[in-house]
Amino acid sequence: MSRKPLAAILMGSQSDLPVVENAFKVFKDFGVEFEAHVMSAHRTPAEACKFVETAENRGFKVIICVAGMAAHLAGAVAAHTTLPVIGLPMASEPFGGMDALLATVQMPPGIPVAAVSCGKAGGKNAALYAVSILALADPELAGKLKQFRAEQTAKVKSADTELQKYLQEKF
Ligand code: RP5
Repeated sequence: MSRKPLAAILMGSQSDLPVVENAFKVFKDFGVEFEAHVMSAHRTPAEACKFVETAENRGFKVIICVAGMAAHLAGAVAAHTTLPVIGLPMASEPFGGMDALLATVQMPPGIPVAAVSCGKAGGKNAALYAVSILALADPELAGKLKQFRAEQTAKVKSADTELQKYLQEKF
């Protein structure tokens, strides 16, 4: 029996999917149930609003919003809920994501959005940040997060060992 999803991912367009898949993968690895939708602050404002206004009662604990260009989705969603909202800005032409980054991060005081970086790293970090929020109320998930960090540290240390070997041999 599948558990109720705790995390929601709203993306402004299906074209955002290649980046958002990095978030799906993190949730899968951590065993976090999630729900994802294509919903836009501009193109489907009524649907986005309805989803967010019912999200808390449906048991969601965190919402990730993915949008490019005039990226209002995260801010508009945050305006309709007190759940934590994470904004993932998408890179697009002609400004390479600077437009979406500023639109996401530059929220007026009173309605915060936690903005992550553009691109693949942002997809991964948005989900990892959501995991850290969910882990506050879930010791098992907190353990998995600590384990993830320890493995990451071990990988970097091993990369450094390899580098030292390479430098000694070649230079
Ligand atoms: C935003 O506009 C979407 O999040 C997407 O990043 C961007 C372009 O959308 P498409 O024209 O690819 O549908 O709302």
